[in-house]
Amino acid sequence: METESDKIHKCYLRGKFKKDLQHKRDKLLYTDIAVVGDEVEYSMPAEGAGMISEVFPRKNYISRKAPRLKGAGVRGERLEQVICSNIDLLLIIASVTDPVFNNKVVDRFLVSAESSHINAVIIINKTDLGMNEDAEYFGELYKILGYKVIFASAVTGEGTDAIRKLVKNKRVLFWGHSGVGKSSLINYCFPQLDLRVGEISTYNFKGKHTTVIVNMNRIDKKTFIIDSPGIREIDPFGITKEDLCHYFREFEKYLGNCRYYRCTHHHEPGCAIIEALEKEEIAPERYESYLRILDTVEDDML
Ligand SMILES: Nc1nc2c(ncn2[C@@H]2O[C@H](COP(=O)(O)OP(=O)(O)O)[C@@H](O)[C@H]2O)c(=O)[nH]1
Ligand SMILES: [Mg+2]
Ligand SMILES: [Zn+2]
Repeated sequence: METESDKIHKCYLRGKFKKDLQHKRDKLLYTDIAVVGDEVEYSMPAEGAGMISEVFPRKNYISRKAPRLKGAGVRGERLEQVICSNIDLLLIIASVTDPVFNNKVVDRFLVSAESSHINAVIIINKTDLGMNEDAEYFGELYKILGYKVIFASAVTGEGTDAIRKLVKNKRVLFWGHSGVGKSSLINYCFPQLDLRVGEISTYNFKGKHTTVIVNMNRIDKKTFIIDSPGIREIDPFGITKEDLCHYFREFEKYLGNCRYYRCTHHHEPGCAIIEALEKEEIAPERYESYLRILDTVEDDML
């Protein structure tokens, strides 16, 4: 808990929240009560014994399906895990190599950003290890789609000035798979933070519920950097088959032109998205990503 006067207090949650949690679990929807980024009301009867009494509504938040835990079955898959809230900018970090650039992973993060209505910028790190065709091709493709793309290196410092400028006066989440260099890039931009690099797994097993440890670092009064260690996979949560097409921004202008009102753009005759694909107005790799994600999202709200 951080206050306007720069002080940090350790706070606990009041018991009433636990009842709410139980209630939500019954509905197969799990929303973390208080997450990094939340604004809260608290009281401080004694130092070190702060009590959070209210969590204010979130402007936005980033979440994913909670990773499937052993024995959790279907129920476990449908739990939502909130990573953090009230974000101004999402930096989707990928690397050219080690781990090798994977556009499907980037697309998943983009869907998550779009569905949360958060501005996203793509960073392709580790350029010092040599560029490869995929990183170059997709970097260009994302630019054409209107995303800002920054090629970067935490070794040579390429792109780090641009990153520093971009994050100024914002609350920013550095997001991407483990090992792509999130902590290294943050350290290069803000050496005073001295974050740990090369963490393999920071999952914290607490009973059945897996928590991602997320830290918010204050750079100055208005700039906050959130590092997210230990992300191995994300499945966007709460997206329906019907909604998914809205999160591929280049699909937008074709939507509404399909023959069927409830077209899933999967196979339907007269589908405007499939026609655009055939005319090479939509990149086949993006459509492929769409189909893959379509396969994993809920359809029970259709
Ligand atoms: N060559 C090279 N290695 C990097 C770069 N950025 C990070 N690394 C290395 O990649 C590994 C993972 O970096 P880390 O910052 O912990 O990644 P994170 O899991 O995304 O936070 C470490 O061994 C880093 O030294 C880079 O730009 N170039
Ligand atoms: Mg890290
Ligand atoms: Zn269609």
